[in-house]
Amino acid sequence: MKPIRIEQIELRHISMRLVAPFETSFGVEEEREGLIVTLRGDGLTGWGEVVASHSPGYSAETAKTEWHILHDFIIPSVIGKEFADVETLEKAYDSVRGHPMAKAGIQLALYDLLAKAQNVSLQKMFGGSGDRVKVGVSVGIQPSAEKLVERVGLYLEDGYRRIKMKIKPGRDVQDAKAVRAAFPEILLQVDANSAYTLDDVKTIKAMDDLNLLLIEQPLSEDDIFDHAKLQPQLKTAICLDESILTARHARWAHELGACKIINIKPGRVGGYREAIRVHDYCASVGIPVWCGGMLETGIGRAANVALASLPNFKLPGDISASDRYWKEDIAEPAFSLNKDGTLSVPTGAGLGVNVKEDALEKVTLAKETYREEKKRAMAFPGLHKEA
Ligand code: OSB
Ligand code: MG
Repeated sequence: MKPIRIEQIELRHISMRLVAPFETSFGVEEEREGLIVTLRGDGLTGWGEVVASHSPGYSAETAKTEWHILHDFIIPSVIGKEFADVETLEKAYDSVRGHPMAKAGIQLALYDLLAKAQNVSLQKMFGGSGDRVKVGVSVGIQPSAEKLVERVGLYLEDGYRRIKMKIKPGRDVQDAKAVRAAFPEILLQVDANSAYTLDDVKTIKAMDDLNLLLIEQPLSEDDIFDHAKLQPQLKTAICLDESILTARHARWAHELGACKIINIKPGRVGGYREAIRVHDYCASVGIPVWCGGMLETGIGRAANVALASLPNFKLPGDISASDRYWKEDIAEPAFSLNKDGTLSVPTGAGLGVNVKEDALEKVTLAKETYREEKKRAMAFPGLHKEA
């Protein structure tokens, strides 16, 4: 295709109230902060989402750190340049270490722009197929085990076919046993978000007989080595989330025997392109994957649904219906759960959802627009007068 010149970039810091607080081992989220990236060129607009939140509890990134990295480093290397593919974009910010969430956000906006220019869906761009993807729901830590069982029951009534429950020290074995006792047959998994160490093997083993699909990221967010010591002591599959940032890490984890399943989050691995590389590597060695979630808006959700339609996404993803997160989303139509526990893959060009600019405006805390001329003014403040 003919390359598209990035004429304008818009960055927004947003904050959206979740329908209910979401508690994990690293904290509680009530307001979902994040960034929305807009790329404009050739009369088209591409949208992307940066999934970093208000605090560095999941990874080192926050909405503010990613704003800084985009504003000072990534956007200056992208504005005014021409792109016909996302690999060229990856090269443009190659000198920026880390910050996968910032890179993923701008990369998604380019995917959307390129797909719209070619009038194809993101599913097609990613190489996926099929009209639906299997999904589950991620349930935060509740005030008590009884409340948790009640909450899980409501999600099952909604039609979710797979439940993931968050655990932390003191709220693990008893909670998981209570849910398993109440619902002996359901697909159930737990997510520790790095809350344990090898000293907690006894606690972790106490969940090994609950017929769990997997135990997600029990040990440190930067660890692969100790997980390789833990996995052989369990019947249950370990699934890595936080510690897989690249396809290379997936290879390390596989070769060390640190996990049997991998959760792919495009934000965590620096974008949908690397997510596909992780997917392809895992497929080549027989590791099933599933699509994780970061409480995305309709923008990131649309792309995640498309990604999850690739063939090695064998387990249900953390891609729930829009009303699990928001009273009013910033994109339409909302995603709703099909009777068979799936979400439908958008078929329109690009993301296949419409951004509701009035709704977006309402949740915007700050906004900055970048054009090529402005880039030079920013790079040498004092040398150039603002127009
Ligand atoms: O570890 O999977 C996680 C949300 C924020 C940060 C980390 C995680 C999560 C989830 C929510 O589990 C998944 C979703 O988007 O529904
Ligand atoms: Mg997780």
